[in-house]
Amino acid sequence: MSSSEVPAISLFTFPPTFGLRNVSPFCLRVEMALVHLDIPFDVVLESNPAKGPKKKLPFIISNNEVIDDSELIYLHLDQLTGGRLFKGLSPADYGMGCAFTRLVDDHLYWLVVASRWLDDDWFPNVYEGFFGSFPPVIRNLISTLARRQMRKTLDLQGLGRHSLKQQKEFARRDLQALANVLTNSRYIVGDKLSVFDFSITSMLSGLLDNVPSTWMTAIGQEFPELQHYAERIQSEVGVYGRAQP
Ligand SMILES: N[C@@H](CCC(=O)N[C@@H](CS)C(=O)NCC(=O)O)C(=O)O
Repeated sequence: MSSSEVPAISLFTFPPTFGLRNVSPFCLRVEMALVHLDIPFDVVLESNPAKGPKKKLPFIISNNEVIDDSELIYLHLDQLTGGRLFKGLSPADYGMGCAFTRLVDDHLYWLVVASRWLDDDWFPNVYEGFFGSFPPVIRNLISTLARRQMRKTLDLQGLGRHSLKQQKEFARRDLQALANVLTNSRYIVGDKLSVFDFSITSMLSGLLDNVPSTWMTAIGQEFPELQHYAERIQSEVGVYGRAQP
């Protein structure tokens, strides 16, 4: 199927917050994939992730089918375009790409979340950014309950049980692992732009371009090679995570 024959898609994503045009790395990477594949789509801004089938964003509506989770959306887009999204990736590239995606999604992401939600000095930005539009009478209650839930989630995940110093060291090791690859390679796997670059870049952009900066932003800035990589991938695709001036 050529891109002109692909039915239009609606992408449900969060509104801009924290200086990020697309505050969710999972939403941003789907947008990158859609643009890369030249698939027509509308962005629907949705503040309430509970509207999604699994109470998370992103989800898409494609030909009346609702599909959530960026990974499942990737698979759907690949199928829609006759294999164009994963085209050219060797099994080894695919394996490495999956492993690095798991590193950013299932480890680094939770440290990004911790840097926003657990830091008492930074939490007022979460309060304003995520709950500022609620009526004042319920804003405090909802944000307190949400923060309590987030502490519980981070505790169950495990990273929330570490000290701030240990969390920072974990983050630094995650970023160092990416930098070890990207110092000598243009792309995270193989020698061409791939869908895995969207997954890694969306997470890097979210932590580097976060305004005001968090402790995670400061650690990201220790790795200029990652900043250059994230900028280059965003400019190659033409989709940026930060809010446009
Ligand atoms: N595995 C999912 C993760 C999506 C996700 O965690 N989305 C977050 C925003 S970054 C969300 O909607 N969280 C709302 C919640 O958990 O209540 C994907 O790849 O799409």
